[in-house]
Amino acid sequence: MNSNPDKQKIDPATTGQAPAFTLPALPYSQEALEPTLTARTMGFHYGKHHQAYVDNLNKLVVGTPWATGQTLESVVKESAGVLDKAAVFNNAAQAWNHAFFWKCMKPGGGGQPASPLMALIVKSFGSFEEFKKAFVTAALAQFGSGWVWLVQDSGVLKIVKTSNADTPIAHGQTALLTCDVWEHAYYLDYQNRRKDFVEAFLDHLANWEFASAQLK
Ligand code: MN3
Repeated sequence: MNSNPDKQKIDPATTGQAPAFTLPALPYSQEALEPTLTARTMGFHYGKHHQAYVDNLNKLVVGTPWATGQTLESVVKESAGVLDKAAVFNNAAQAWNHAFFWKCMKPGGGGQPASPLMALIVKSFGSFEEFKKAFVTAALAQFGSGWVWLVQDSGVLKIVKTSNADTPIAHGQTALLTCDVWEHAYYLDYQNRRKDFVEAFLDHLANWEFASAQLK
């Protein structure tokens, strides 16, 4: 037993102590996005990758002020750019990004948003088709792992790409919609065809009601 009070390096997975963060339920079944994303992809992506970020974060926050009563968003913001907290940031940001990403998709998604989001997209990009082109171009321009986002930044809509775990919420931007362009998001279904995956995301999965609800 742990009789030394200074010995606080406890693995929450083995102590029965409630973990600080839990894997949120998917907003649909793992099969629900087929055929655009298969249950096999969702099983690995949600069940293995997202779960691992949550598990790693829970181990990393033991004994820190982030261990109790903190939102994931506050851990992301407080650890961003802190040199010796890179692992906390990476796992917290990936946990947040994935929870957000699942909500950006729905069975039978795609199409176009309603206004006011539609009007803002037309104002910012010229047309919805131009927005789609710019979103796909940004996704392809992301070298290696990362994310492409539609964000609201000081009232203006922008498309931004982030590397690895980086996230707009660490940069004062409001995330509206994202697509995960890490290879683990699409490789089982699309192999190296990232463009096909991102186009299918926009055409068949994008949840514009969720994106609209994020507008400030
Ligand atoms: Mn991912």
